Amino acid sequence: MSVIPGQGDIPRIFNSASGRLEPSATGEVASLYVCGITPYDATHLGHAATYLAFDLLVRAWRDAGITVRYAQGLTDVDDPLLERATITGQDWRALATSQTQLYRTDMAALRVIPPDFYRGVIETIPHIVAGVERLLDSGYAYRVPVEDAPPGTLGDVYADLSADPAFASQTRLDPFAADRLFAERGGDPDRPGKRGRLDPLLWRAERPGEPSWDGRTLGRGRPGWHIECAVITADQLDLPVDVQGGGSDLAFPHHEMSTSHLRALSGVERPARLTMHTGMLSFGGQKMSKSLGNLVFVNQMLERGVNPSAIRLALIGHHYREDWEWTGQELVKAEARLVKWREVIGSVKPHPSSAGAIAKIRAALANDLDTPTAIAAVDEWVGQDQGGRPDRTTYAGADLRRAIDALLGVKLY
Ligand code: 5CA
Ligand code: ZN
Repeated sequence: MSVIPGQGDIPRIFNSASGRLEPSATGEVASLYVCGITPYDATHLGHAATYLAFDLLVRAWRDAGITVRYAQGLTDVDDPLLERATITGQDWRALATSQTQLYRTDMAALRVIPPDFYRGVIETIPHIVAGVERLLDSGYAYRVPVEDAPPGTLGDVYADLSADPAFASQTRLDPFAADRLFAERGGDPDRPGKRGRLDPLLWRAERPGEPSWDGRTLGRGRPGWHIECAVITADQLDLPVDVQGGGSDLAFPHHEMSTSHLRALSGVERPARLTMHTGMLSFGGQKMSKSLGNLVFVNQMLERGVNPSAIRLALIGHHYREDWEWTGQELVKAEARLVKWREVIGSVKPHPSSAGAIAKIRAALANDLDTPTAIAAVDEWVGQDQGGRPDRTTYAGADLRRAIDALLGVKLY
């Protein structure tokens, strides 16, 4: 039930696998899996922009009367997290716990509706082990010996992508681009003993100094990256999910690999109906990234007293698919806009009905979450201020205020 009169349409979303706008839901229930953070540093504006995009989808679904099932993962053990903890001399668990908490606080401050199911890798390990065991049995996975390992060690486990003819159907990259991206984004194309250069790690056998868990027939070790999202998705949601999402830097190899694993585990040919990818926010000329360190942290902005609604408005001032550069000017503009909106929408001066503006916001969001157009619709209504005398009977702003709150997540008071 919407808190504003009427109902929105089910959004059409750009499916990055097909390159077309497609309905984001087909029934009364819609499901969404979004990759979560690797908690080794605080939430930066790039993360925030990505999670805000999916939040807008969730809000639009709700406004269309759809029941939402939203699952998100949390990479609470992985190489970058362990490396960071080693460098800073912290316990990796303490680092993960503190940064996960900070992420949740930051998201709450930005009024991002939390996922229904939030699952970490560590708590999912028993299911991941069972999944990898099945994949070994079915011939989709194979063992690769570990150099210098003590006799009797079982080795690492890799996926044999040649067993999946549908692999790479979401991105259709040429082999050179695929190889380059795989190497850049956590892959190991040159690992001796692999059948294919792109074959990804499913289970990493225990190494000295690294955390490890009981892997039953796999031996002690820890999961590879892509299998975690496949297993969490299958655990929490019915397949196919409507939307699989994350930043565009995850399209390859991460989403292709986890989709392949999910296909092998479930037998569902297309485990995600749509893939939705957000653009990359950059800062100082490069993608804002934990590994480069060119970050603007949400919690630091909040500590400085920046209004979270202004951060939100600044980030959704760009369409979610756009790659753009944060300069700080967006925040200045958003703060000014917020003041103006508050002043006019909260006033009791004579004003045209806001029904037209609300319809425009809904139409814009239904069209691939077009927030710049939605914001322009509010600006337009605000600009129609007729400057008359206060009159309590013509308080047209109340519905618009609720629409901005429910659909854009921006609070005016
Ligand atoms: N834990 C994995 C996914 S399983 C991971 O990529 N974690 S992350 O912390 O590196 O990123 C979390 C999300 O933020 C991902 O969807 C990623 O694509 C997105 N993201 C990271 N940097 C940016 C950026 N500069 N702009 C927009 N989104 C970003
Ligand atoms: Zn993921």
